[in-house]
Amino acid sequence: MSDNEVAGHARSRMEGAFQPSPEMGPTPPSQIYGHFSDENPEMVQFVDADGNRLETNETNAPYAKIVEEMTSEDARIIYRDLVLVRRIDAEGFALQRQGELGLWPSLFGQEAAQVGAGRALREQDYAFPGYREHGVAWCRGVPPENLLGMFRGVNHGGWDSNENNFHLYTIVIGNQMLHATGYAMGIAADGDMGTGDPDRDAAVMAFTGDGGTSQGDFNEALVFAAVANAPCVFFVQNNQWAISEPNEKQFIIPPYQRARGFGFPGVLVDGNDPLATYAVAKDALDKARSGQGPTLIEAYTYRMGAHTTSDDPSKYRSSAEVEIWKEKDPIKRMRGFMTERGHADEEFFDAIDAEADEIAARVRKACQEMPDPELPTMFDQQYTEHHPLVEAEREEFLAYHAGFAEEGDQA
Ligand SMILES: Cc1ncc(C[n+]2csc(CCOP(=O)(O)OP(=O)(O)O)c2C)c(N)n1
Ligand SMILES: [Mg+2]
Repeated sequence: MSDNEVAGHARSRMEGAFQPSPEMGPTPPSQIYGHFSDENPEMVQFVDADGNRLETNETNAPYAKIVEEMTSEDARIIYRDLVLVRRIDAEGFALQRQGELGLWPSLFGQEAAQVGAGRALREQDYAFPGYREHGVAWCRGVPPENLLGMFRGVNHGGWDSNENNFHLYTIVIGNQMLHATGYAMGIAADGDMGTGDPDRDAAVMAFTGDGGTSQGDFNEALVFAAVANAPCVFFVQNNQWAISEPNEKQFIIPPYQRARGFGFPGVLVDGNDPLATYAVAKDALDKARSGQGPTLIEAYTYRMGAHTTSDDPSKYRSSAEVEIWKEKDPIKRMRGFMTERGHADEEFFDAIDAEADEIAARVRKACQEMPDPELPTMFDQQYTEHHPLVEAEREEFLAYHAGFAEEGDQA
């Protein structure tokens, strides 16, 4: 199946779901081209699927300066991030398959979206992730082994959010959008916005998926952020699926166009193009820090793997679709670009691969050595003060487990 055929297939799936009428005004490009298409002229791109640098055009021009100012060293940092993050993710997947983790939500295919956004953040900024943001965690400096604890069931998170300004993973879809807006409103209230001091002005970036945009929390957060002019960037990774629900069952107007309705700009970016995601994220964060309010970024990408290790995507999507997106692989694209521009040589690429294997081995070892928690630990730190209900549940739970003890065993 060719790219066009798949796009056509998506368009025909959309027919009947949406019929533009003249009263609605001009038909937006997302409806003309279909959302399952990277032909949408409103999408910011700098590098094509083979790594060729694209000409400046009307859509990418506002971000071109940021890309032009990037050095070879910047490109090498981003490439290293992409490769290491993919390797860490693959290790997470393998550890689950070997029974070491209960679950793993893979980011396979979304590395460029996350690394571009992650590298655009400054130290004083704060990121609020969902559960798949391993690439952002990496850019924030969270040790990768710490990501595994919750998925192994030995802790409730595994890192101190304030050490890296990276909040704990949030499984409840869309919830973190509200946390992010609230935190951003706090930044404004503290006066850490619009001072012109690059070390003081801060912004927040909130991550969710395409499915998350249907949640009440998401919509409430955007309303509040808009009216409060909060320094918050909403970064939607549209990987085209919310488990088995495709985009066309989720929305008629795509997320980037909906931003306007909340009262701030929305930008569509090629989520597999790391230069574009970096430039668009940097621009939005700069605006937020300087007091120009929120932006919604929709990074159009693809989840090449399953939703999680508990999912079987062959039940709801075609393998042809996956094949097409393999061609748009962010690492292949970045490597092509770097080779063409002379930013790195084979020796560099080999060294990164070797480093990736070393990190994976470290992650695996750390995972296997994680101590099991004591039974009552899950009841600790629910509230800062003693709470009679939690205490009663704790006692009941311990008594229940003591019932399994063999005679002579310690309960
Ligand atoms: C409030 C809530 N409803 C339902 C779920 C079950 N659930 C887990 S992941 C998911 C789909 C999320 O899709 P999307 O936002 O596109 O993120 P992706 O997993 O594709 O990155 C759902 C419905 C949940 N975790 N929280
Ligand atoms: Mg999704």
